Amino acid sequence: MILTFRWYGNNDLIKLDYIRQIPVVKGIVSALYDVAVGEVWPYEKLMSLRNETKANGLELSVIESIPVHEDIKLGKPSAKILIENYCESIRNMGRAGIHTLCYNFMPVFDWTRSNMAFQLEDGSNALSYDNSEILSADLSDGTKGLPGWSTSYNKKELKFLLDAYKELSPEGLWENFAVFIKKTAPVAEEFGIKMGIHPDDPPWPIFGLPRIMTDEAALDRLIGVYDSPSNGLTLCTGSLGASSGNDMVKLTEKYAGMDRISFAHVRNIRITNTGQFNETAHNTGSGSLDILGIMKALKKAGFSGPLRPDHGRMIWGEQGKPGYGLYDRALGAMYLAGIWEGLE
Ligand code: CS2
Ligand code: MN
Repeated sequence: MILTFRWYGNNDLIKLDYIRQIPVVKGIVSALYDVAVGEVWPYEKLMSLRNETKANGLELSVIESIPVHEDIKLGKPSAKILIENYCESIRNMGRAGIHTLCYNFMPVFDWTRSNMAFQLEDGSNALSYDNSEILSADLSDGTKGLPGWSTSYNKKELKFLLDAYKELSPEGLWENFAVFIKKTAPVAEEFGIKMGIHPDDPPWPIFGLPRIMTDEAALDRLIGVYDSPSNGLTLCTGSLGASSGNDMVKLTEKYAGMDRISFAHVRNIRITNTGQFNETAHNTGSGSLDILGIMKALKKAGFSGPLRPDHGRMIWGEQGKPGYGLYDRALGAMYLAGIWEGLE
């Protein structure tokens, strides 16, 4: 296992020289943030990102994410050229010596939360989600009514997308996914890259949009579409684990045993009701998930890929990007590395 840490590039408040001071962290998870969605990611830029992390003693282990253009998910005529561009970005990753790619296939919205600073009992705060609040979110002015939402759509754009997906249905989305992965995964194989799809977060439909990467049946189907270690999963425990029907230890055992976990996001959440949860500190005792059991399952399967702490709380008065402060993620990294060492 390679312990990694997400870094949002030079605009990140948390600098690489701070990250390198977390003793267990060896790798960086990052992306190019200045390439328009759908364009090819240039080799030179990937190489210079890698050189920058290396200059700070850290390997660029994972690209998270190359965004998948909505036209690919919708199966528009332009999907063909957009998928070709995506393949070229994968080739450039391989040429630049980067071997893991995390991406997602969620329509319109990536991870979604209703509160970016939910108060926890100990005085810290974390992200939380409540279905009833999300369902009553005001989308009449596009995505402005959503907390923490960075990709913005105005009223007209959002309505167009919501309608288009309504027509598509989950089956249509699966078909478009199959077209995408059957083209990209062989290229990833050729260039020594493992792709790992990030599960939908939360793992159920929101705003009437289809969401397909939500449970064991979906993960089996994912593997069935194109069976290769290059077509795997980003095991995000806090995403899949938000649905109490997903037994995270069992799922980890199963897919790690099949060598289909390309990358792992390990974090805890507390389920407070159906469709309602808040994020917590990483340790088992703080939330609903058996983090120790999950780490044991990875260890037992001989997992050797990159793994990172995921969203952290805001503690010790830290201000910054919700979920992506330094302190609690660093605690998470140490906790996960400690478990791993104990299992040696
Ligand atoms: C991440 C996702 O911050 C997060 O929750 O896990 O945004 C993730 O980067 C994307 O879904 C991967 O494509
Ligand atoms: Mn995640």
